[in-house]
Formats: sequence, C-alpha cells, structure tokens
Amino acid sequence: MLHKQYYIEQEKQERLLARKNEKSTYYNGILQKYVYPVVTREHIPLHWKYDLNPETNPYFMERLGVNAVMNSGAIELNGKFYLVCRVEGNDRKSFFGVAESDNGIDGFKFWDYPVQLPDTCKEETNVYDMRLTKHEDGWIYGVFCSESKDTSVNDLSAAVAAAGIVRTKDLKTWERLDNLKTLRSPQQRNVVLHPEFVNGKYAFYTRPMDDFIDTGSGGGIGFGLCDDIEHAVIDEEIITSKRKYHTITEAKNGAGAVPIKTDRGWIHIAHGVRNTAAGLRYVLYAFATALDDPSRVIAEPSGMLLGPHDWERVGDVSNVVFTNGAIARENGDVYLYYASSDTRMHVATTTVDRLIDYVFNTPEDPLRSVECVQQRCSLITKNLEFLKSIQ
Ligand code: M1P
Repeated sequence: MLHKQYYIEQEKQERLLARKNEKSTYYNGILQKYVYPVVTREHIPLHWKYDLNPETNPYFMERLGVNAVMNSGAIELNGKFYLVCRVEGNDRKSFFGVAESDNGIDGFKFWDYPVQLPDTCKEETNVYDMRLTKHEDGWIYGVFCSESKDTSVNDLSAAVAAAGIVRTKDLKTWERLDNLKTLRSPQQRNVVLHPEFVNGKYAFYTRPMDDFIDTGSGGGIGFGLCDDIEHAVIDEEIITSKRKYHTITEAKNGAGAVPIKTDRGWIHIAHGVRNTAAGLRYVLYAFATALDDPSRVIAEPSGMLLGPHDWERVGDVSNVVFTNGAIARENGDVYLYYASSDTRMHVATTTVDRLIDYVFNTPEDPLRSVECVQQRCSLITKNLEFLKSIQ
C-alpha cells in the first residue's frame, strides 16, 4: 500500500512527461525556441526523492530532494536522444542522470538510477557539466568538472576545478580515467574533447584559469593536444576564441557543445560572460574553426547567439544561459540543449545550413560604437535601396 499522495504526484509527473512541446513565437531566423523546458526537477523520478514505504515515511516527505536539473551533455544513439543531465540535490552536490527521449524535444524520462561514477578520486567533492564526445577511436567520452576543496589556503570556500574524464559505450558502464593535467594552468573548467584526432593526438578545448571563479590571466578558450587519453597531460595550451574587452566574453568564456563538423569548418557553440551591476550575465555565442586546424578561428560573428529571455532570466543563478550539449543529426538538423539560470533545461532547434549561414555571414564585432553604427547604417542603406528597387 502506497501513500495517497504518491498517486497524486505520480499522475502530475505522468502528465508532465506526456505534454507535447510547442514551438515558441520567438523568432530570429537562427534558432527555434520551444515553450516548455525539456527537463526540470519535476522530471526527477519520485523514487529518487521519496521513501515510498509509508511505514518509514508516514508523511510522504521528500527525503532526498532535488533542487535543479541543468547543464547537460547530449548525444544521439541508435536514433534516440540522451541527455546526461547535471542533477543538483538539495544538498548542493551535483551528479549525473541520463534522460531519454524519442524525439529530442519532449518526453524526456530519466533512467531508474543516476550514473554511479567509479570513486577513484577521493578528494573530489562535486561533479558537474559533462560534455559527451563520440570519438573516432570508438569510445564515448564524458569530460566534466571535478571540484575539490583547496586545502592549500586557509579559506573555507576555496576550491580547485579540474577536468574529470570517463568513457563508456552505452552510457551505463563508465570507466574513469585520470583527470586531465594541464601543466601551465592551475585550474580547468569547461573542457571539451574534440571528436577527431589532430596530428594523431587527442585534442582538448580547455579554459585556463588562475582561480576557481576568475580566469585571471586565462585569455579565453584554450586548445591543447595529448598523447595518452588514459593519463591525459597537456603541456602547451594555445588560445582559440579570445576574451575581448567590451564584448560578451569580457569576463570569461568557455567551450560548450562538442564542435559540429561542417563543409566550411568546425562550428562551436560556447558561452560568454560579462559583468553587470546585477552580477555576471552568461550568453551563448558561436564561432568557426578551420577543418585542418580546429584551433584556428576562421569566423566569429558579433555578439550573442542566444541570451536569457523572459522567465529564462530567473532562477537559482539568474541571467544565465549555458550549454554543454548539442546533437547534430545526419539529416542536418541540430538540437541545441541549454540550461537557463542554472535551474532547468531547454532545447532550441536549427540546422547545420542555418548555423553555417549565421557564423559566416553575420558581421564581426568592430569593437567600437562608432563602427557599429556604420555597420548598421550600411545594412539600413542596403535595405532601403532594395525596398525601393522592388516597388
Ligand atoms: O553559474 C553559471 C555557470 O558558471 C560556471 O561557468 P564558468 O566556469 O564559465 O563561470 C559553471 O560552473 C556552470 O556550471 C554554471 O552554469
């Protein structure tokens, strides 16, 4: 016999999981947003949170509540869409849970158990933000942030971020490899494994940081090569997409989804951070790198690809959109998964063709207002002349 509230909660959840998503009326020609988030804390199975036995839980209380579901790695396997979600418990600790959908825009359902990573890193306190790379060596790699307390300083909150690495074939059995070592950067977060070998080596997009929060001297998204993925060590990191003054990347940036291979180059969707009186504002931006050298930026459109809009702006950490997963299908469709305000997961759809058009035909940021006005006036003049010509 179950508590009567169980049936009420179960019915609510079944309705949520069966709800069809709808295209939003938001339009920019680049991305199609959707009305409903794809995964939220309301999607968490009841048996992850409640003790279902009325003898040990007579009030049907949450025993292990969940605060948020956010920053998720994404992958398509055998025609199904999988998100390896960052699930944050009420205790602030994050872990990973696999949610599966048939169509990628609704119906995401968590598997019965969260991911149980091998406990090989005893000092690790928290794990989050896994990027999933289908590598040409045949493995699926998960690269995530492995956070530990910094015991070298007398500061309760001091922490160290490193890149943890796991690999799997089926998202069920995970092998933990050594954390990535970057010899010239003390901390790392937002690390992504490139899907192909580069010069016969494993290639990582990194994010050199002096500190846990501030990137300090870290000039942007880094890139480095290593020989051995089981004991990954990167000596030299070069900077690909740079942080720039008075742009959306001024405070920080970081690699997001695994880059998408196209005829014109690798398309990257990353995040950029600027500071404001209301705190840090995180947006998504895109750029392309060369097919023969994925560290060399060949196009970087001005400004943001996607920002937090309307109620996306509000949540646990407000004014944030963040991605660490996109699925590019063989038919050219692209599903971009993003979290809003560190609280819930959304999808926006587009195509490889649209992304190519966006990345290569959107003007670059001229970096000064006076030149931005000139840029806009050229567009206005072109349009007014065009409108006149067709009258
Ligand atoms: O809170 C916003 C994001 O902050 C971090 O990103 P970054 O390292 O670029 O500052 C990450 O911890 C991310 O999880 C979080 O969404």
